[in-house]
Amino acid sequence: MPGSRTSFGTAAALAVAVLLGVTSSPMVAGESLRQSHTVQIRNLRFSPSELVVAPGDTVEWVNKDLIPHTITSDDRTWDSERLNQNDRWEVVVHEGMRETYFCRYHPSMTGRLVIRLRSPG
Ligand SMILES: [Cu+2]
Repeated sequence: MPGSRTSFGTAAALAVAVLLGVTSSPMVAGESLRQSHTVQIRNLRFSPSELVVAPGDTVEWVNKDLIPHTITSDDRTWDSERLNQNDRWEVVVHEGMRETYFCRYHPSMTGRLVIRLRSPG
């Protein structure tokens, strides 16, 4: 998986920097493992409707429709409430959270976060 290679490369580069005594914040490497994702809501669809994420990642939804929508997990544990046109809402992914979600106003609109652990490299 390309992501794993990149993560390993970053970790390796950091390890080399540390060996060389180069001042570098380990937080930078840690932060780089946390990815940001955007899901657009357009024409009554979530795009992408299925998104692979890892715990610690941020997922942001933006409503590009004229009509309001919600992003609501199937078990209602996370819910954006009403999002009007161009409103944004984000959630930080955590292990064990419900992956499947829908829009309360249009229950045929569904999406899924596929949560996978990402190797630190
Ligand atoms: Cu909707």
